[in-house]
Amino acid sequence: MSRLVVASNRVADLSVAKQSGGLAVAVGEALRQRGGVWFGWSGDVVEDGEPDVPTTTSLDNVTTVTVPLSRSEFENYYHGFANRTLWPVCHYRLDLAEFSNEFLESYRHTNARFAAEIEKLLLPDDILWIHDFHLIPLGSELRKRGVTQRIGFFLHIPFPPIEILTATPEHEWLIDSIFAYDLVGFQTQTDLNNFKRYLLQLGNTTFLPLDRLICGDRELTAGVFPVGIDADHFAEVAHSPESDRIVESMKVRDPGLALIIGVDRLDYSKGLPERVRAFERLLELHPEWRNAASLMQVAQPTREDVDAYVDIREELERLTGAINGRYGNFDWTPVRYINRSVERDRLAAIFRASRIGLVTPVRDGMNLVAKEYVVAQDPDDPGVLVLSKFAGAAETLTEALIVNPFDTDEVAEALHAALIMHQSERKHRNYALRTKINNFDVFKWQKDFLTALEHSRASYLIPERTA
Ligand code: ADQ
Repeated sequence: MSRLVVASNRVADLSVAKQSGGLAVAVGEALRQRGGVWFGWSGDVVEDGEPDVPTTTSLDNVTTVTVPLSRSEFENYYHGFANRTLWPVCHYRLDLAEFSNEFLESYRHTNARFAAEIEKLLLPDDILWIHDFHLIPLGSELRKRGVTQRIGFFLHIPFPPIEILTATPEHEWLIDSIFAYDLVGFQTQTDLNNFKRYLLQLGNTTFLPLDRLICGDRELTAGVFPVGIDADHFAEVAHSPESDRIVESMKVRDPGLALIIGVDRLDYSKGLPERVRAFERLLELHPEWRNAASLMQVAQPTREDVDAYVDIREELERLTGAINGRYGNFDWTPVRYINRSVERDRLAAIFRASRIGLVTPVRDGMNLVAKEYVVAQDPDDPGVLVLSKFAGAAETLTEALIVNPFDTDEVAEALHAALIMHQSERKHRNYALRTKINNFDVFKWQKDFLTALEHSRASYLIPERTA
């Protein structure tokens, strides 16, 4: 079995990976099985010109190597091209995207710097797995340095339609760089179709069966690998004695209250204002839920240096205040807004105690919260998942109540339907969803991707050698 080298924006602390969630556990497991290296940003920022030496830590047969970003890389690569350009473009939000040559140059340059660091760590038989939008051109930078090992890339966020992508300056360069990989993985069929439609329109790709794509002298296999969760572990945590205690204390505090739970990073892609409006509409259309149902929205702040994130926070606070002012009373708070991260054990218990998991992003690569909510339920008396059709998860989780998050009335009616749903239907839906989530957990995702990578044709030909 080849040694594995992983590169991602951040590196999980493998000694406490269970607390960081399933992805870190699954990548950590692959690294431990094969031995290898995990490379990424340390989270530190040093002033320009200061030394940016890597920090290396080893645990058993796994080494983590992290590097700081310089101040200008932090502003132009990370908060610039990654967070202000690619993130909005990939979430279909051209209105929020900012374009600048400085961002793009820093993105190229930082990926080239990472490639130089990673090259030093490689052994001849390694395979490499690169993650997400921060590092799209890392593969081509490695190829430029003569790296011939198999390299796979997985995009965690959506791949946008051609009409949006072509509005991004230098999109040809960006997509061309994907052909440096032997395997590219997407979350959904929609993303893969968007990628292929882009290539088709540009006209320089040959399409072979099994999604093998040839562009110039390079061959790439593309595939769909929907990311999963560590389902067994999350279900176990949701039913631990500590969770039992939390669930009981919630019932005692608010007897008979139907809780609707939303848990997200505070991001404009997650559809939070639309969600609060839909809950308000529920109270308008079905007044019987006044005093009887509450929306608890846990929204962990992220990327607070970016203006669009300040705006979304203000909008959410304004909406929450307005609805609580309009409907709330001494005994009942319609919307409880918690602006922080919550420990995973507590989160699992809150999911279990909630009648509805309300997951309504306006665009999302997959959305793991939807899967966590389902497996946290009591199979004999489960709650209902209300899921946006624009979350990648909706492609497989078809037994959820699937909604259009922009249609306030539709979401409000779905909430009402979920609140009155008979136990037998809830059980039936939960069983079907749980089975899918268990069968396609994060370990299967990791194994499927790495198996496909090992079987990809690795026909990348270094241009100088073929000339
Ligand atoms: P994210 O956009 O971060 O991930 P998501 O898939 O929902 O979104 O994963 C978030 C994780 O963080 C979940 O495990 C969730 O429980 C946890 N989390 C969120 N808010 C929290 C809070 N307030 N407190 C504690 N924990 C919280 C990106 C893509 C997604 C894709 C994943 C994985 O945007 O579409 O599903 O990567 O590929």
